[in-house]
Amino acid sequence: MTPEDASKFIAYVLRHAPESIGLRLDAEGWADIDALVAGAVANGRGLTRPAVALAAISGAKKRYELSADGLRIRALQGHSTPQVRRGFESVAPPAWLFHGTATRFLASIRAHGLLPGTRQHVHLSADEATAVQVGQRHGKAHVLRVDAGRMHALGHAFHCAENGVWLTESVPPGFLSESDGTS
Ligand code: HQG
Repeated sequence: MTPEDASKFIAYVLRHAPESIGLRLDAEGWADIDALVAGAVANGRGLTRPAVALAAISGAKKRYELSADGLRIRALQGHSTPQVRRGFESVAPPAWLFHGTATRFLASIRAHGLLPGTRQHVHLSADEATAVQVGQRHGKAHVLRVDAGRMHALGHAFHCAENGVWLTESVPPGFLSESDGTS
């Protein structure tokens, strides 16, 4: 596997399908690296310990964290697997957060708000440039502005993952507006 393929495979296993290689994660998302490698190899993937370590430290997004003893790895956010229920602290968000999506989802988002889909949270960005990059993954990017300050004042919980990605359960349509491009 190329380093990029290894990183994608690790993201898939650690966020969505640990059972696909017989791996157990704890509630905070930690996996034993030896078990991850053994499970991958048993399922025909040429994954190695150095490839896991490289995936953990490379990339601007800081998707993963290694344990202090170097024996375990976890994805910081983005989980859909019910094995993981990270105990994120609730924190006050900035007044405005941003969500990058694709134009083809806008009608549905305006009708229903932002929903987490298969993931456990809706993912929000602190800056518009990041939101554009997130949206581009799905098609023609469109950035929505989230009135996080008002949501928080009304009791919606927000969390900030260690890599700076903001998380909340859902965003009702009334808290969404068009980004004016000046933030
Ligand atoms: C859209 C990446 C229709 C939502 C990024 C998004 C992020 C709706 C898509 C992280 C909707 C879900 C997460 C509704 C939301 N109707 N579409 N009511 N509500 N959507 O990939 O936020 O590279 O699950 O706008 O950097 O794009 O994986 O979520 O377009 O932090 O590390 O449904 O993934 O990080 O797509 O991305 P996703 P996301 P990684």
